[in-house]
Amino acid sequence: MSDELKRQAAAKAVEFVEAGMRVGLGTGSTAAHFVDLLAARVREGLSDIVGVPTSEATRAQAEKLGIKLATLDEFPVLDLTVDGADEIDAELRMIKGGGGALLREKIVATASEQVVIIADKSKLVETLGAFPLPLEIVPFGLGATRNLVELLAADAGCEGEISLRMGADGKPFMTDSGNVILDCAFGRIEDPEGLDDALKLVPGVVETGLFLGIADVAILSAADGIEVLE
Ligand code: ABF
Repeated sequence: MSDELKRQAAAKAVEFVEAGMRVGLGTGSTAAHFVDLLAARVREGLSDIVGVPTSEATRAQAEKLGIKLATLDEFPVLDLTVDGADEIDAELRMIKGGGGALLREKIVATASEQVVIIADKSKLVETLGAFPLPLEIVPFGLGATRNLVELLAADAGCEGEISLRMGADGKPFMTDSGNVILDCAFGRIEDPEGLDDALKLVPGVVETGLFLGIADVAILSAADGIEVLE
C-alpha cells in the first residue's frame, strides 16, 4: 500500500480521538502514521491525551514526538486503540503479528472500549490465512511446542509450513516480551475460532495472531477512497 494511503487511513482514525482520551498506540507502518498525526493534534492543542504503546518501537516513536505515555497498570481500561493489521475479513476478524508485536497488541486492544483498525483495502480478504499466522511462543521447549502446534492445527483442519521467525542478525527474532515467533503458513483458515481454541491448548503458545471479536471499526483506504467497516 502507498504511504499516502496509509496516512489517509491514519488521519481518519485520528478523528476518533477526543480530549482526555487514553489511547492504545498500535504497531506497524500504518499505525506509525497514526502516532505521527496524533502527536501533531496534541501539539495543536488536543489536551490530556495519554498513550499506551503496543511495542518498544511505538514507545520510542511516541516519546520522541512528545505524547504522554502510561501503562495498563495506571489505566486498566483505555478509551480507544488504533492499530494495523496483516489481514482482515468482512467480520473484522484479523491476522496480526507480522510486526512481531501481537502479544502486547492483543493485551492493549482487549483493554480498550473501542478498537479501530487502519489498513489499506488490499488487506481485506474473504478468508483469513494467505498471510502466515504468527504465534508467540515461549523459547523453552520450542521443539515440543512446535510439534503440538502442528498436531492440533491439523486436528482443526489446518496444515502447512511452520517456521521460526529469524531476525536480521540471523538469530531467532525475539519479541519485546522475550519470546519467539512461529509463522504458520496454513493457507485458508475456514474456522478461525476453532483453530484459535486448538492452538491455545498448547502450553508453550503464549498468544496467537488471530484477533477475533476484537475490532469494532476498520478504516480501509484505497485509491478510490476510504471505506469504513463496522
Ligand atoms: C501491526 O500492524 C501488526 O499486527 C501488523 O503486522 C502490522 C501491519 O503493519 P503495516 O501497517 O505496516 O502493514 O499491528
